[in-house]
Amino acid sequence: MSFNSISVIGLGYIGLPTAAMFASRKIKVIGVDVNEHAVSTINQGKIHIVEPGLESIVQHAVNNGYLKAVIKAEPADAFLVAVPTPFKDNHQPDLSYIHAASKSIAPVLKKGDLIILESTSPVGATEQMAEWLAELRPDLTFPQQVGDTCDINIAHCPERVLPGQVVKELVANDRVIGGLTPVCSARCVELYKIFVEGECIITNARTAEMAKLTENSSRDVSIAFANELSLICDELDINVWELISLANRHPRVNILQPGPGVGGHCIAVDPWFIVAKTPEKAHLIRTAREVNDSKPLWVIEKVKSLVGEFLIQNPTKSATEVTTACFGLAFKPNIDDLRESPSLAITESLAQSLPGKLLAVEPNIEVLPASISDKCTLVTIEKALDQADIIVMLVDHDQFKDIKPEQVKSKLIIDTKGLWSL
Ligand code: SAJ
Repeated sequence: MSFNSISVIGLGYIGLPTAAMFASRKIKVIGVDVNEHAVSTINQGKIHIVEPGLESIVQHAVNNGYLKAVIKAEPADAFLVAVPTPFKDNHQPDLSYIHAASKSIAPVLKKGDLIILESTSPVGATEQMAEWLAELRPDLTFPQQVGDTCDINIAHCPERVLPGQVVKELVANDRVIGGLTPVCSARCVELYKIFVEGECIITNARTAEMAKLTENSSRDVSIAFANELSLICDELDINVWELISLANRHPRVNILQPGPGVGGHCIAVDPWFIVAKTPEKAHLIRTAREVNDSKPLWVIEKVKSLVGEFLIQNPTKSATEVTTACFGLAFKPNIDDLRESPSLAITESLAQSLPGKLLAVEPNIEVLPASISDKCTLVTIEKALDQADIIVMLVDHDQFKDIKPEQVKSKLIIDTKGLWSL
């Protein structure tokens, strides 16, 4: 076998499951992470992230000696870089983690090694990484210098797995592989074929980078269309959920669902990488981002106007006596992940601005995040239904789908997910 050891740099939501998959195929895997807590947790056979089915694979791999985690990079035959690529304040991509990963692996590289950039990246990032590595190791040759005869092969292969289904999708999904040369691509296919059952399709690095950004931008634009429709329908007094279900009966129409905004660490980020590279051309992609980013503000204004409506209906009450309940804080249904969540952002803003009591219902967490814990109380569905004057439905968790329209008949409602609207 041409890969006796594989190193994964960055042991987060993508790196750790990927490392565990290789280790489960009885290959020595060295996971590298700067987070000491993550390293010690993994070395105990446990995991520091939430992902169904992952812990038992990690535990097995660690116990059998195929997976270990370290702080400092060690020599290996292949290196997979799976570090974060956030954006800076001005929506420009921040490649500092890729730069740091390059610096960490450069000293241990040897002739014949393969390096794969898995992080979702702006077009040109793989070439940039290759430049950084070439500067750090002038004694080795790289694809951009000598082509296929290079000492170090480099490719981009973006991850495309859905959080919550990572273990299944890592194996089943097709992979887009963009080598800097044809030999780089062939070596990369050889590596992924160790556990990937989907097809490995070869292209160049720039197209592979753009493919990943395109997938998430396509979803963002589709959601923005649905969100814009929800604003238009609100103004025209049309039920947007009924409208979309009618339009989707057309054989070539498939509109996605509106919501409180777009959250998570991918779809709300990746389109900006296209906009940053081609600001004069990416009008639709930028506008979609702006439409989705502005939806939480629209929801907040709606809640404030409902408070006013409640006080008109109940003239003996004051604003401090109005109780509002936010249903759902996670960034999408049936997960506990609150990062980049529009629902949490809405609840945070309401916690600051509403004079009355604020309740939150989130069946997937036990403690409220610090940003709202002093101004908001985590309660059960029953308690919220009992106490709230205004209900703000933010996430279509399964538990909320059991709430019958009759149970909320007496309340003022903002239903951003259309649970009681059809
Ligand atoms: N959302 C809507 N309406 C919809 C669908 C989604 O408002 O009709 C919202 C969700 O509530 C959530 C956000 O969009 O706030 C994103 O959720 P998601 O389920 O669409 O996607 P993610 O962020 O969990 O994962 C995406 C996936 N990309 C695509 O489906 C094209 C996944 O395959 C990628 O691997 C992942 O991004 C990633 O890592 O890039």
